[in-house]
Amino acid sequence: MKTIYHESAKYHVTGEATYIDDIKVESQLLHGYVYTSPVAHAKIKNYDFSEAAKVAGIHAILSYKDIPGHNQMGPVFKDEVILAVDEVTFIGQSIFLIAAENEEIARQASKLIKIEFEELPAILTIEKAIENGQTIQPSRKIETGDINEAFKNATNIIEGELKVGGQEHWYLETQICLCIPEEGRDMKVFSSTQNPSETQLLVAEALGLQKMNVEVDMRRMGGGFGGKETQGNHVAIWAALLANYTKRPVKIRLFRDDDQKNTGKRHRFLIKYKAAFDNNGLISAVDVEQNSDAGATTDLSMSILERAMLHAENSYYIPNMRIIGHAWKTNLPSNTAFRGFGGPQGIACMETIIDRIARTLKKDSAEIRNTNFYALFDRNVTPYGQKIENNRLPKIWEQIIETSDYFERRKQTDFFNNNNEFYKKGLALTPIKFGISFTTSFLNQAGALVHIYNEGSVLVNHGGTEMGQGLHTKMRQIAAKELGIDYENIKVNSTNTTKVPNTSPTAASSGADMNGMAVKDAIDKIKHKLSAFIACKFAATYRDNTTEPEFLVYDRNLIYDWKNPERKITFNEAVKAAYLGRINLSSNGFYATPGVHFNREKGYGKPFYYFAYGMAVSEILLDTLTGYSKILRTDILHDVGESLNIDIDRGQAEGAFIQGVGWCTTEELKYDSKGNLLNHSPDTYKIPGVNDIPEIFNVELLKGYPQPGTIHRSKAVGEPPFMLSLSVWLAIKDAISSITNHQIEPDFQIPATNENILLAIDKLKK
Ligand code: MTE
Ligand code: QUE
Ligand code: MOS
Repeated sequence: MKTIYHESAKYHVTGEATYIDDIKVESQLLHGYVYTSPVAHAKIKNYDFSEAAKVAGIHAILSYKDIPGHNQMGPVFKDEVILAVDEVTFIGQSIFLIAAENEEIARQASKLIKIEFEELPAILTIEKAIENGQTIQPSRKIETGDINEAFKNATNIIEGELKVGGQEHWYLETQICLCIPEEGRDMKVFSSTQNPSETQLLVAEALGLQKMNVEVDMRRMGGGFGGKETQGNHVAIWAALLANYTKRPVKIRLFRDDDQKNTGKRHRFLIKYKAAFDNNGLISAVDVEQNSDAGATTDLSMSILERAMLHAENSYYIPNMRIIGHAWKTNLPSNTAFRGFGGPQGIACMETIIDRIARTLKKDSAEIRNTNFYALFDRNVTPYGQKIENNRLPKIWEQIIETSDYFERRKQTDFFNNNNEFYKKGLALTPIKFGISFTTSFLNQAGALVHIYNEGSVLVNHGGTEMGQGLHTKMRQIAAKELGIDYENIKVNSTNTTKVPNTSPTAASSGADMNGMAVKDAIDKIKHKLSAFIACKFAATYRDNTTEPEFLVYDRNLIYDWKNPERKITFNEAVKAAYLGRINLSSNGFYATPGVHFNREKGYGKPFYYFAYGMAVSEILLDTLTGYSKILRTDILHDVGESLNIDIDRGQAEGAFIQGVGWCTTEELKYDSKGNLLNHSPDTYKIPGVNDIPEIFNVELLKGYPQPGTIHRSKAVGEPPFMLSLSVWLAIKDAISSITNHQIEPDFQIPATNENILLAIDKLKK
C-alpha cells in the first residue's frame, strides 16, 4: 500500500495548520476571561464588580442574571449551571464572565471583584463520598449466573481493593472558542469541540435561540482525547454570551494552568473485588463493585461507568459474575470522557484479579489468562448477554507468545532477579477486548454531504471532527476509493453544523467506522445517477443497450464497462457531461449501525457492533532503591481488521499505548485538603516524554483478519490500544513481587509512580 500521510501533516510541521487561535479576526476582537470559584463548596453571600467594571478596556462583566436563555447545561442531565447562582460546588466553577481589550486587562480587573463566601463542608475523596452516601445518579447492576452458589462451591477465593487514579487530558491546544455575532442575533462559533452539534444546541439554549441561528465550525483540534467531548461546551457558551452582549467577536482561550485546574479529568475509581477459581486458575465467579468519582455534576459519568461495567470481565469468560456500579458526587470539577471511557478502569481490575490468581497458585500469569480467554465455540457469552463473534484472541495469543518469545524471557527474567539484589526485572502480557459502538444506542448514527464539482474535484463534508487521529485522511481515502479517483482530487471540509446536522460526538473510536459509511452512502447515491447517465451515453455512442449501469467500474480516474472495457470515459469528462446533462452531482449520506441495543435496567443486550482486540508484552527494569522504572521492551499485536491506513493506525496504537503508560505510571493528581489541584503544570504533573518510550518497541497490526460488515472491512483503533499499557503496570508489579520471590502480594495501586513503588517495596520488606 502506498503511504498516505496525515492530510494535515505538512501543515502541522510548517505551522500553517489553522487552529482556532490562528483564525484572523480583522478588528474589534475582545478577549473573554472567566472569574472562577476559589473554594470547593460555599454559599455566595454577596458580590460587587462595580470597581472592576470601571477599569479602562473592560467591555462587559456578566453574571448569571445576564443570560438571555436559561442557565442550565449538561450533555445528558441538565444538572450544571453556566454561571453560579448562589452556591459554588467546586474550585474552578465559573461565576462571572469578563470581556476586555486583552487578557491582561481582564485579569487585572478580575482582582477588583469583591465576593464573599460562606464555606460549606467539601467532599474531596471517593471514601468520603461513600460515607456521605450521595451518588450523582442511581447506581447500576449487571449480573449473570449465580455468584452466591459459585462462591459457596469455590476452591480458592481472593478478595481485595484496587484504586485507579485519574488523568489530565493534556491536549496541546487548551480549551478555546471564538464567537462572531452575525445578523440579528445569529452566532457563528469556532469551537474546539468533539461535538459541534451539542455545542450548537447549548449555545442556542443559553442565548435563547434555536439551532438554526447558531453555526458551529470545527476545522481541527490540537488534541481532544475525550476532554473536548462535553467540556469544550462551557468555553463556547461563555464566549457566545459575551459576544452576544458586546456585539463584538469574543475569544476565550484557557490558560494552561487554569485548564488543568478547572476542567474535568479521567474518573478516579475505587474498585472492590472478589473472585473464585480452581487450582488450575479457571475462574468460576467474580463479584465487583466499581465506585467512580463523578465530581460535582453528572456530565458523561453514567455512560463512562456503564462502559467500565461492560469491560469488567475484559477478555475472559466468567460464568457467574456480578458488577455493581456507583458514581459518587464530590466537590471537584466534573470528571469527563477520556480515551477508553471507563474501559481502562474496568479492565485494570480484571487484570489485577488474574495477576493475583497467578501469584496465589504460583503459576505464570499469561497461562492463567490463556486458561480463561473467551473461546471460539463455547464459553463465548459476555455477562451482559452478547455473544462474542469473530474472536481474535486465540490467534493474537499464539502469534505474540511466539514473536515476543514470552516463555523464554520469563525464564531470563527469573534468572536476572535471582542474581541481582537492587535491580529487578518484570514481565507481563495483557490482552484487551474493547467494545465498539456507543452504548447509548441512538448515538450510533452519522451523516455526510458530498459535492462533486463539475470540473472533477470533490468536497467531502461529514459529521466527524479531526483531533489529530487522522479521521479526515481516512475519509479522503474512502472517497477516493469509492469514486476511483486520485486522493489529491478530494478535500475534506471543516466540520460544520450547517452542512451535516444532528451529528453524534466524535468519540467511542467510531468516527471512521460511522462517518466512513455515511460518506460511502453519499457517494453511492451520486454514482447511482451518474452511472445511469453514462450508460445512456454509451448506448448513444455505441448504438446498443449492452452497458447496464451496474457494469460500470470507477477506477484509476476512469469510468468503464467491465464487460466491454474499451467503453470508457475519464471521470472528469463524465462529470462535465453529467453536469451539462443536468444530473445532480451532490448528495447527502447517512449511516446507522445495525443491530445494536442495550437495556440498562436489565443490564442486557448487544451494546457493541463488534470488538477490537489486542495484546501487549512489556518488560521493565526497576531500581528498587529509588523506585525508578524503565520500559526495556514492549511488543504489541493489535487488531484493526483490514487497516484503512497502516501508518495512521500504527501511530494510534503507539500513541494510545504511551498515553496509557502515563496514566498507569507517572501521572498522579495531587490535591490539598481544600480541594486545590497542586500539580497543575507539566513540571509537577509528569506526562510521558521521549525517554518513556520503550527502548525496543515492536508494534504490529494483525494481518489477514478483515472485519465483516464495516467500512472497507476495517476496525476502530482510537481508544483500544490505550489499555495495553496495563502490561507495563503489571510488569512493574511483577518486578516488585520478585523481591519476596513472588511469595507475598504487593499492595500496589494505579499509578505506579516512583513514590508509590517505593512505598509498596517498603511494605513488602516489613
Ligand atoms: N488521536 C489524537 N492524535 N488526538 C486525539 O485527541 N483522541 C482519541 C483517539 N485518538 C485522539 C486520538 C479518542 S478519545 C477517540 S474516541 C478517538 O481518537 C476518536 O476518533 P476516531 O473515532 O476517529 O478514532
Ligand atoms: C462510549 C462513548 C460515549 C457514550 C457511550 C460509550 C460517549 C458519549 C455518550 C453519550 C451518552 C448519552 C448522551 C450523550 C453522549 O455515550 O462518548 O450526549 O446523551 O458522549 O459507550 O464514548
Ligand atoms: Mo473518546 S474518550 O470516546 O473522545
